[in-house]
Amino acid sequence: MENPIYVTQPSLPSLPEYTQMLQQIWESKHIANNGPFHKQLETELCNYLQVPYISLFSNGTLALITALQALRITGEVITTPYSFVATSHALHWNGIKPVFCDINQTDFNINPDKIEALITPKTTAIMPVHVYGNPCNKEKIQHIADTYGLKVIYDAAHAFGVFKNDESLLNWGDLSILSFHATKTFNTVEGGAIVCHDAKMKERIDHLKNFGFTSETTIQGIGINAKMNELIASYGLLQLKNIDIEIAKRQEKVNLYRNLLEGTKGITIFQDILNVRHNYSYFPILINKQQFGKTRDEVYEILKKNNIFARRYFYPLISQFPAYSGLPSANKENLTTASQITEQVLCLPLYAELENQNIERICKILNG
Ligand code: T4K
Repeated sequence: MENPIYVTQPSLPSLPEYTQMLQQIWESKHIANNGPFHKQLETELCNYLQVPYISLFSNGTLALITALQALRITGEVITTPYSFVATSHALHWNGIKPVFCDINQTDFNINPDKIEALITPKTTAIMPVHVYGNPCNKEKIQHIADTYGLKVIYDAAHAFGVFKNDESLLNWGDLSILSFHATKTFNTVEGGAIVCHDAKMKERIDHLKNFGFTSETTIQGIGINAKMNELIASYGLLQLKNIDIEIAKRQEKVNLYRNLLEGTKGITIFQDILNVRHNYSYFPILINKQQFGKTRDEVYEILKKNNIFARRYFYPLISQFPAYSGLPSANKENLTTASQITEQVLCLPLYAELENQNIERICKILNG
C-alpha cells in the first residue's frame, strides 16, 4: 500500500534557521506578550499583504470572535452556510444569531442578490467568507451594507495574499480575519489575525486580545486571551520568507490537476478568476452523479481505499449541524445552491510538496 496522501500537509520552515531564532528567544526570555518577533511579524505581514494594520492572534476563530466584539456587533448577522463551522460558531459565542444566505454556483461565496431579503430590524452586519480564497462580490455587499447601515466582517481565513485588480481583499469591509492554521497556505502551526483600517481600531483589538488591559491596572471592556507568542511569531517570520515559493509550487500542482481532469465528464474543475492573484489554498471539484456515474461520496470512499484522504469541505453545511438546523434561515429551500454544492464538492489533496506522480495517480482513479 502506498503512503497515505492527505488533503494537505503543512510546509515547515528550515529547522536550523528556526533553531537559531529559538536561541534568540531563549536568550531574551521574552517568550510572549507582544515581543520583538511578534512586532516584526506584524510589520512584515502589513508589507507583504499591503494592509495598513494587522493584529496577530493565536488562531483564526478567536480573531473572528474578537472582530465581532471590536465592532460591538449584536442581534443578527447574515452569513454563509458554506464555510467551516468556526464562521457561525464565532457569532454564537457572541450571542449573535446567524442568518444563512445562499451562495453562488460559480465561486461558492455568499450570493449578494439574496442578502437584502434577509435583513430585519435586528440585522447589524454581514459576514461573508472568501471561500477557497475566491473574492466575494465586494461592490454589491458594500452597497447593501451602506444602504442599511450594516458592518461587514470578512472571514478571509482562506484569502492570505489574494489580490483582485492589484488590491488586497483584506482591505475590504470593516474588518477581515485570517487563519494561519497548519492546513493553510501560510501556516504558523496555529494562528490568525485581524486586519483593520486605522490605528484606533488596532489599539482596541490589541486590548481585547489581552484581557482588555489598556495599562497595568486598567481594564477597558471584557477582553480575552488570544495573543500569539514568540515561538509562533518567529516561525511565522520564516514562513513568510518562503510564501511566494509556496504559492508558486501550489499553482504548479493546480495546473497539473487542471490538465489531467479537463474534459472528464461529470467533473467540474475551476479556472483562475480574471485579474485575481490566487493563493491556491484548495483544489475543489464538483462531481455530478448523473454524468460521472458515481456520487461524490462514492468517489471519496474509493480514494480512501487507495489511501488518499480527500475532504468534503464544506459538508455538511453549517446550517445542517444540530446547533443551527432549527433556525428558520437553515431551511434547505432557501439554500438551494449551497445544498446542491455541499453534496457534490470534494477538495483533492493540494500542498507544495505533493508529488506530481501522486496527482497523476489521483486523476487516473478519477478518470477510471
Ligand atoms: N473560517 C474559515 C473559513 C475556516 O476555514 C477556518 C478554519 C476558520 C475560520 C477558523 O480558523 P482556525 O481557528 O482554525 O485558525 C481544518 C482546520 O483545522 C481549520 O483551520 C480549517 N479552517 C478547516 C477548513 O480545516 P480539519 O478538521 O479538516 O483539520 P484536520 O486536522 O482534519 O486536518 C486535515 C488534514 O491535514 C489531515 O487529515 C492531515 C493534514 N494535517 C493536519 C494537521 C493539523 C497535517 O498533515 N498536519 C497537521 O498538523 O479542519
